[in-house]
Amino acid sequence: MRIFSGIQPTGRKHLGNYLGAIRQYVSGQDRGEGIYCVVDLHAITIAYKPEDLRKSVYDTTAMLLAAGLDPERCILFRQGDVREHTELCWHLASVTAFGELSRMTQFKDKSAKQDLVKAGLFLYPVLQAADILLYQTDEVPVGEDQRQHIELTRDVAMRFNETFGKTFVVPKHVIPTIAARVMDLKDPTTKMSTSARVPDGVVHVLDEEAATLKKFKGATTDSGSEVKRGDDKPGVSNLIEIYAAVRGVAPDAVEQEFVGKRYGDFKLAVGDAVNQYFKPVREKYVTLRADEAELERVLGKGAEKARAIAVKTMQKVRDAMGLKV
Ligand code: AQP
Repeated sequence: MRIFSGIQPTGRKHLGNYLGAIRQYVSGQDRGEGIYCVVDLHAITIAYKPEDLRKSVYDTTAMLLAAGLDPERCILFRQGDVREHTELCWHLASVTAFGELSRMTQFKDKSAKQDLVKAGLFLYPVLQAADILLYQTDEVPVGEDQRQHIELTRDVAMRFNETFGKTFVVPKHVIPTIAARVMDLKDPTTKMSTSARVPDGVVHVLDEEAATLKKFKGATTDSGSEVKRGDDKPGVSNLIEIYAAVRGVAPDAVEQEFVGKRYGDFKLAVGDAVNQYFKPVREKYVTLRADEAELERVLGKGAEKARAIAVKTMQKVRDAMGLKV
């Protein structure tokens, strides 16, 4: 069983990225062949600085290793090192409808924040489909916000197979049952996001413990006083999911644990639990990030292994589309 997922090297990784995606990558290593990619080519679809991007690839790689990815048990590589990603993107662009891409909510959200809306941002989901289909992927672990893109990937794969003959495995997304959409602590009606305007609502994996606690203390809670989930309680529901995810317990058990406790005490307990959860990751990160040569070695080896698979898929694609001489 093959698992593939990609993560952008932009910005600092936050609790949403970790609970929605990264922790699934780590557990995926025990369930199948994990292929994980730092998607630098996706990162250039919005405004960026080349020197920052180069560093951010190392930041993200060190973070994934600190979280528990083991390059002996999975393939970890930089997207731009395997040229077949951009090649397949073009081929898939010729089986993807303009209308389908126009309906992507992430494009609408992201383009609204850009001065220059790049064509690459519009094609972002096609490159993502190429990333996934290149590896004949069975499962794609992602957060809830990526559901629409993975559904598009499935549609494109099925259309390609129907038009040109069976070429791709049609993948399915794997979205965690708890904390699939971690919400902003200050505005729990919007998702926790790298590009959030108010920094206090976003908990970064590498935040200092005191800063993490401060953010949880300042989290927006709802009317009422019970630690209980509900549609009218987005703030408390979000905190319950976070606590359940980092403690590895069911949300019901969290509600039981905090019966009769005040919101203030609960918020502190969530902050403490998150600090405990991230403690080993924060410690390992410092050592791993200090050795860029080693990070480059890991990415280089990963790219070699990834390319061996990607080249075979591209041969099949060219053949099926009548492009092979
Ligand atoms: N709030 C979230 N809750 C759960 N999962 C989330 N993911 C992102 N936000 C949440 C998941 O993280 C993975 C990597 O996402 P990415 O490569 O898109 O990284 P990013 O751009 O840094 O993440 P953001 O926060 O989504 O950026 P914005 O909002 O600024 O574009 C994906 O699997 C995603 O589902």
